[in-house]
Order: sequence, then C-alpha cells, then structure tokens
Amino acid sequence: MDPISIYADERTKNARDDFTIDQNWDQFTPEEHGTWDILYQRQMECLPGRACDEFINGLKALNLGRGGIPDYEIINKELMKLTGWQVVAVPCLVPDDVFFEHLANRRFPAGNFIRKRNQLDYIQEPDVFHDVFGHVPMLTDSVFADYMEAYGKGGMRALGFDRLKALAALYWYTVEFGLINTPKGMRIYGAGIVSSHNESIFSLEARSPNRIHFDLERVMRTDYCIDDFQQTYFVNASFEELFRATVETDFAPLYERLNPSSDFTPTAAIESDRVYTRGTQEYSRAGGRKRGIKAV
Ligand code: HBI
Ligand code: FE
Repeated sequence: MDPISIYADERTKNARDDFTIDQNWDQFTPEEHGTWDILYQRQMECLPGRACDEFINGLKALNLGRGGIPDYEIINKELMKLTGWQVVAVPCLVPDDVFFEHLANRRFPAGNFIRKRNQLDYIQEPDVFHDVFGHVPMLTDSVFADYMEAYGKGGMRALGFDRLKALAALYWYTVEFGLINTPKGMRIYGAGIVSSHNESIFSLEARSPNRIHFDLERVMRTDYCIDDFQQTYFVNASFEELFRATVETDFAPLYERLNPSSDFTPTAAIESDRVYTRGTQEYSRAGGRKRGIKAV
C-alpha cells in the first residue's frame, strides 16, 4: 500500500515521534458512530459463511458490534489478555519503518478517523473501520498474532535491502487480501476483503479472479492493484503455513535474488502455481471500478 499522506499533514502535527496520537474516543460524533454501525451491520450480512472462524470469533471476543466506534481503552484490555497486542491510534498512513516497528512490538496502528457517508463503499486511506474491523479481530488468533509480529520484524530487516515492494506484496496478498482453506471450504481472512461488502463476495464467488495456493516467493514477486478488487487471491492452507513460511525463510538471500520490481503481473498464473481457479479476468478487462463495472 503506497502511503498517500504521511508527512507534513496538519493531522500529524500533534503526533508523537512514533506517529501515535490519543484516540480521544469521546471526540467522535453520533454521526461517526452511526457510520461504524452501518458498515458493521452491512458486513455482518455477508461475512457469516464467508469469513474464517478465527475472524468471526475475534469480532465476538472484542465485542466490536457493541455499537459505535470501539474505545481502545476497552478493547485493548481484552486484546492484550488474548495475544499481547494492542491498537494504537495514528492520524494517517505512517512511514514504513514506523509501521514495521509498531507491528514488531505488537502494536497495530489504526487510522483515527472514519469515512464519510458518501464513501461507504471505498476509501483509499485506511480508516478506523478498515483497520479495527478489518485487521484487529485476526490479532486475537495466537498464530496470526505471531505472524504479524514476525512480519514487522522481517520488515525492519528488509528496509536495509531496498526490497520493500516485495515485502509489501507479502502483506498485501495475505494480511490485506488473503484467503484460507478450511474444513468448511475456502474462507476470507484478509482485512481489505472483510471490510468491503462487494469484495467479500467477489473474492470467493466471482469468475473473474485467479485463486492460487500461497507460495511465499511467488507472492513477493507479484505486483498488485491498490485501487480495485484483486485479480489474484492467494490461498493459505493454514495460519501455521503462513507463520512458518515467514519465520523459516532467511530473507537476506531471498532479497538478493529478488528483482527490485515485481516479476509477475497481478493477473498472471505460472507453471509452478497450484491453481484453484484460473479466473476469466473479465472484471479488470472491462475496466473495473474506474469504469463502474459491476463486480458482483
Ligand atoms: N501505515 N497507518 C498505516 N497503516 C498501514 O497499513 C500501513 C502504513 N504504512 C505503511 C504500510 N502500511 C505498508 O508499508 C505496508 O502495507 C507494508
Ligand atoms: Fe490494511
């Protein structure tokens, strides 16, 4: 995700050195709490049977449906008890090194604003609904929580190798847009999908996208689209697979052999792929969101 507004923004003027700010939960208006409720209700109509159990269990454990934007004082008590993670408020996207440092210390940075009523379907910069509804429930799962910390530590190491695009692709195709095989079928865990009504349906049921089994190096070599539905979704066998792939990989030689830019386009399917669905790519070929193409 290319940070689109990280410096010199009036929102960052009272941020601390690590870009955190106080949530000031009581500053949110009834209208803003109402926006959370609208988005929450809409997602709860489409996620049961589509989101993985770990996500649904996390939503319940943190009671994110209690009504209104969650107060971090309250949810962090529960989250800390479960996996030692906490949510910290930030005004906007933060620089990569700051972001990785937070993850490496089990702090998830959440945008301290919520989208307007005329942006319910899409926002480019992550707001509190994308970050807290989308990302935080998975942090209640101990294996995924370990993965996110390992990712943050890997990210801090990566900064020295100038291979950020590859590392961002790993985040993008797992944390943001990952699918997972479960005994009940293919399910969603990626925050970018679970926080979007249409992509929750498109990612599992549309003919257009590829669905390919996760392979760490393949994912890191694949370009991605930041402002529309994905053209390929990668599918994990388990969160243990994701965690092991990250902690068992010696990233230094991998970064050396990776090219600075992506080798594969977002629509590619290659010889070594384990393909679940070879998509038609009809949605992106027709022009996607920009051309107002109906995805589902
Ligand atoms: N900052 N607040 C915030 N949220 C993000 O998801 C984020 C970020 N900065 C950088 C960043 N993501 C990317 O580098 C990662 O997607 C790798
Ligand atoms: Fe995100």
